[in-house]
Amino acid sequence: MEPPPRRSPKRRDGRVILQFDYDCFYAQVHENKNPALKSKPVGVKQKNILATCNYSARDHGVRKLMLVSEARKTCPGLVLVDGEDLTPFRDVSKMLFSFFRSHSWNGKVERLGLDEIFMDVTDIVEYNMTCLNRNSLACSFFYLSKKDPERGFTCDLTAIAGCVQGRDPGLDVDKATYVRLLLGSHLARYLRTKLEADFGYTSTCGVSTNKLLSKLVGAKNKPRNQTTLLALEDQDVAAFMDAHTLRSIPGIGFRTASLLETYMTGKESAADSHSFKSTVTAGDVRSSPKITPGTLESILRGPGAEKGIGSRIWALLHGVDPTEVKEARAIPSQISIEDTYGSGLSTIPQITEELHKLSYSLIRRMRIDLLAGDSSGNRSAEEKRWLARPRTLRLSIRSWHQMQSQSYNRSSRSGILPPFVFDLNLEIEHLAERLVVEGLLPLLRRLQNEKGPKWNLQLINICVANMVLGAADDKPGVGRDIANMFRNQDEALRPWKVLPSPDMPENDAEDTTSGETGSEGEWETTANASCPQCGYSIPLFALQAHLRYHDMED
Ligand code: DGT
Ligand code: MG
Repeated sequence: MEPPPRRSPKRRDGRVILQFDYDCFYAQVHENKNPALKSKPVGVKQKNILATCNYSARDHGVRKLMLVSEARKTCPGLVLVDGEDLTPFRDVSKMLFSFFRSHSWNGKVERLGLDEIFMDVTDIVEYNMTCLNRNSLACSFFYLSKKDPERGFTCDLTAIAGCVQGRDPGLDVDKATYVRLLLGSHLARYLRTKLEADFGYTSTCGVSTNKLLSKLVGAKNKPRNQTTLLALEDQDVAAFMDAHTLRSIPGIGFRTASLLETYMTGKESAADSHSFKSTVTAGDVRSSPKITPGTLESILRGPGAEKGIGSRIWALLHGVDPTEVKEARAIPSQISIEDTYGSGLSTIPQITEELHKLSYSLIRRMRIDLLAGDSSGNRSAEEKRWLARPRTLRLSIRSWHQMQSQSYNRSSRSGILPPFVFDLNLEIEHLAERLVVEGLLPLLRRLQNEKGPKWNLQLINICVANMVLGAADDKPGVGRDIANMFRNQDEALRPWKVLPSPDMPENDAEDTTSGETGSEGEWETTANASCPQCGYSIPLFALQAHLRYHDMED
C-alpha cells in the first residue's frame, strides 16, 4: 500500500486555548504560608533533591532537580523547606483549579499535574467578538458573563496583552484568528492578575489555538508573564515548531524521540531517559525528504505503540494537535494518598503510625472533594451530604525484597470501604484510627506474603475508588450540589488562600457539624480487629500491645 503523502496536516485555528503554569509552584506554596521566605532564595527539598526552587534561587544558579548538596554549594544562603508532604500542594492546586473552573462557560478546564491548567475559552472569546466596538477598541469592555453585563473588565484591544511570539501583522479586526487571540490574551492577563491578587500565586500563560502550541509558547517568557503565538499561516506554525528538539515537544515521549533520533542520525541513542540528550529538531525531521507519516509509522511501530502513531507525530511536528481540553470532572474517579519511606518501614507499630497519618489525610481529602454543602453558608446537618461515596478501599505497598530477588515489588489488596468513614458527626482523627484498625490492617495482613522475609516498606498508598454517585442521599438537588461543589472546595480550602486579613477560621475543611450517618454497606463494624501478623482477632484496645509483642519476636 502507498504510504500516506508528505502533505501538511490540516490545521484548525478556530479555538483559543490558554495554558497556565504556576511559577515555581511548590516554592510559592511555602512562600504564601510564610511570606518571610519571599525575599530569600528557597529550595523545596524531597529526599536529596530539590523538587523546585524559587526564582531568587535560580538567579544564584540553583536549578530544579539539583542535588541538595550541589545546591547548597552553589548558593550557601539557600533556605531549604520540606516538600515531602504533598497535601498542601494538592490543596492549593485544587483551590486554584476551582478559580479557573468558575470562570469557564463551557466547563473545558483541564488540570495537568498539580500546576498546569488548560482552558478552552473559545466560547467566551467568540461572544466578545460579537460585542466588539470597532470605534473605541482602546476602551473596550470584556464580558465575563452573558447574563450580567456588568461582570467583566475594561481593556485596551488595540494590542495583544503581554509578549508576542511570531510575526505580528498588526491589528486587523477582519482577521478572525487574530482577533480571537487578541481577546484570549486579554482574558489570560485578567485571569493571571486576579489569581495573583486573590490567592497570591503568579503564573505564566501561553495563548494559542491548540494545547500543544499554547504549552510550548507559554514557556517562552517565564516567570509572571504570558506569550501569545501569532502564527496565522501554516508556514508560521512550522517555523515556530522547527526550532524545538523532539523531546521538548509535549506528546513526544522518550521512546518516540529516541527511535526517531536514531533513525535520523544513524547513531544509537542513550538507553535511559535521564541520559538521553535530544539534539534532533522538529524541523530536521519535518523537512527530511525520507520522512512521511508512513515512514514514521514504520519507524515507531513496535510493542505498545499506538495505531496511527505516524500520523499523530507528523501532525505534532507541524504544530497540529486536535485534542480537546477535557471537561472538568466534578467528582474524581478515585482519591489516593501515598508516602514513601527511604529507609523502609520495618515494624508494625511504625507501619500502623504511618497508616494513621495517611488515613487522616484521606478522610480529610474525601470531605473536601466529595462533600456538598449549601452555597449560602448554612452548614446545618441537613444541608451537607456526600455527592459520591466510594465503595472500595485499596492498600498498595512497595516493598524491598532483599533476601529474595533483590527487587522492588508493588502489590495491593482491596476491600469494602467501611461506611463509618462517612459519619460527619465524628472527628477525622477518630475515624482515621478506626479505618486503620478495621479497614487497613486487615488488608495489610492479606499482603503478608508480599513483604518478603521481613517488612521493609518503601511506599504505602491508600486509595478509595469505585464512586457511587449520590448513594443513600435521596434528597433532591444532588445535581445542583455538584455544580456548587467548586465553590464549596474553595471554601474548604480557604486556609491556603492569601487573605488581606489574617483572622480567618483555622480550618473549614474539618468542620464536623453535620448530621449524616453512613449506615449502609455490607461492612461489619466490630470492636475486634484481626492482627495483620498472625490473623488472631484481638480487642481494639489490646492491638497495639499485641503488635509490639510480634515486633519483639522479629
Ligand atoms: P516553573 O514552572 O519553571 O516556574 O517551576 P515549577 O516549580 O512550577 O516547575 P514545574 O511547573 O515543572 O512543576 C510543578 C511542580 O511539580 C514543581 O514545583 C515541583 C513538582 N515537580 C515537577 N517536576 C518534578 C520532578 O521531576 N520531581 C519532583 N519530585 N517534583 C517535580
Ligand atoms: Mg510551574
